[in-house]
Amino acid sequence: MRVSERLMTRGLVAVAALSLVLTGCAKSETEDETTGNGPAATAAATQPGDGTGCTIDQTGYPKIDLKTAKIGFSQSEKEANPFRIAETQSIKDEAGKLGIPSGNLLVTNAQSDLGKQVSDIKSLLDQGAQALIVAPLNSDGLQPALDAAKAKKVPVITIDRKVTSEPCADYLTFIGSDFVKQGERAADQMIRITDGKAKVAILLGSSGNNVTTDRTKGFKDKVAGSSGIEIVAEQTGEFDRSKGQSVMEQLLQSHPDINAVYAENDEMGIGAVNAIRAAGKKPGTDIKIVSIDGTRNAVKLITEGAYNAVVESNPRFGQLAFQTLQEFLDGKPIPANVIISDDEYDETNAADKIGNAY
Ligand code: GZL
Repeated sequence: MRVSERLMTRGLVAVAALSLVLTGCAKSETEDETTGNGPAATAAATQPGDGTGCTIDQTGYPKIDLKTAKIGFSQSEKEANPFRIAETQSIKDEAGKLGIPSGNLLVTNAQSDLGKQVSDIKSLLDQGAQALIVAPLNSDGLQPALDAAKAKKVPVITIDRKVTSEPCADYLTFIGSDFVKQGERAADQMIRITDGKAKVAILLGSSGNNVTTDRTKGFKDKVAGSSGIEIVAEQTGEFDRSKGQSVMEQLLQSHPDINAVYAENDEMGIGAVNAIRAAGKKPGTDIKIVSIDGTRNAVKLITEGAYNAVVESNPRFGQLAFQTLQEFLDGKPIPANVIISDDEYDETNAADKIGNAY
């Protein structure tokens, strides 16, 4: 990244941080006009919770100085998906903005292997990590790693996907989207775009995590109220573009009447576009497409008329993760869940907002 871009990004993050303080976490107007890296994830204005939370005194963890401490980041999936690329970059950018020496930020990638994520986290601890930011692969299976962190009094902030372990006892907090709401918002777009009449194929995300479960629940519950929307098939594409394409090819064979696709992430939605074109049909018109993430590739397809709507799942957790960690170290109570706000793209705004996409 060029110096000028980094300075711009830092400037934008500073604006985002300021707007976080001044506007109670609402997105400031200037963020929406940005280009480049787009806005950092910010906590939704209405934070549920009773004002209690996890404090450093409750945990008895040491008061480390983020400027000199070693911080570990455990990424779950390979950096092929723009969501993962943007997520990891956001952690690195925020560490840089805070003046954390690059040698103090230790980054691992589990390559979508749960066993490897457990060993990655243990390795980060062995390398002296004094705080951990973890993007869990699955909702279950990380307990041995969380136990190892607890034994060393190392706080763990989970971002992106939610684990079934105990907040405050096993990990500090969950920072991420409301995935049920994302599914509902995708359904609203689907109903709007199809005038409430469609035969829908669902490309499910990977199994074993709350994102897939919640995005499916949100969508199905919402379309249940629209009698003209029929779900004719659903199959996992593992959040992967090529898998999404091959599954869509099969579904188009077995269900030639499909005229709409709900893909639980953009990568599978883009795979579906390739399959639809290969079948001699026009994506965005013959077959409508709605997905979730907010990647540049998908939003660009909206501007080209080959895609219909994208609900954002903001992966830029860096600012909020480090801010939450600092608040914990400052003795503030940290809520069990910090839910972020997500934007949305369709034919009315994609051309104007594509600069925010990743
Ligand atoms: C959502 C994240 C999902 C993305 C996918 O927070 O866990 O995982 O939506 C990614 O692109 O595979």
